[in-house]
Amino acid sequence: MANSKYEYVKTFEQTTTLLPNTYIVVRVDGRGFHKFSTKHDFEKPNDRAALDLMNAAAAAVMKELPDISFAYGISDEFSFIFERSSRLFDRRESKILTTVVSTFTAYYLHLWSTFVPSKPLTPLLPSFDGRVVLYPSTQTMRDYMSWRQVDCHINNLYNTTFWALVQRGGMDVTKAEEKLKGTLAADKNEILFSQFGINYNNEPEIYRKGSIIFCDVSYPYHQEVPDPAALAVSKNSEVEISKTQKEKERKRRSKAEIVVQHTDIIKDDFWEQRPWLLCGDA
Ligand code: DGT
Ligand code: MG
Ligand code: MG
Ligand code: MG
Ligand code: MG
Repeated sequence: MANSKYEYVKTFEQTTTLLPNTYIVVRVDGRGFHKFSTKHDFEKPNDRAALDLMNAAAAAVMKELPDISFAYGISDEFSFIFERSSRLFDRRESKILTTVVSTFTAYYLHLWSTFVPSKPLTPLLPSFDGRVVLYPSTQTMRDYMSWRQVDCHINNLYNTTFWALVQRGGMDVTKAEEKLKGTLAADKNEILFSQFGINYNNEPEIYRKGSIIFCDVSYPYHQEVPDPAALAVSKNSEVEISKTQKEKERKRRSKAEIVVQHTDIIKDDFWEQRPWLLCGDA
């Protein structure tokens, strides 16, 4: 097609390309969910159906974008972590960010009535914002995950204690806030136990640890032997092998089960047992 005289306007477009060989994190967060959760009568401090819906929307995003290795969700937010080697959309930032945010939002809306059948969505519809952060090393990537999980713990311990004081202790919200001002974790644990007989460690793990979602491939793909047939036909064997391996890996992952767990991701155990999730600093 011939260029029109208007074509030059394309030269005004700007693209940001994300640095190669870095972990891409896209974090989506519910917009104004304080109001949204009140309007839709979410249970306090945690609404199980709303969290299950977040997890289902995140799993759907991962199915559509297999370059995402894992995701971690708490409250109204989800972090999606891409493989460092991902070439998705030529690593164009806006394309990656907008696709994740809109796909997540679409599934959240689509799945709402399945997970929250008793509460129709009101005109205050849910929407999500998003940001992209790059992490250059596996250590900074792990620290990011730890940061989110520590946040989950701090917020949930506070909220659990706060709502116990209000709902079960009959305190008004201002008094409860005052009582908790300056308290340490041990103090909150003590209030829960002595006043309400709640052992915080027995609270459901989904609330205390958040949700991590990943593909449960059963063996480390890094050790896969390349297909000799691919070797024979290749002009540039190194490139061809890695392409074949990548394609196989993609197929395996598209068949692998997506699992949701509520477990500690700060200690080494989780990552050591699942070496395919992070790929080292080579
Ligand atoms: P933002 O993100 O700046 O647009 O504003 P918000 O209001 O979304 O603030 P944010 O993201 O810092 O906090 C999340 C809000 O969502 C917080 O007010 C509590 C609410 N929320 C999230 N999950 C639950 C839940 O399971 N139950 C209840 N009752 N509220 C929840
Ligand atoms: Mg926000
Ligand atoms: Mg929010
Ligand atoms: Mg939030
Ligand atoms: Mg298009």
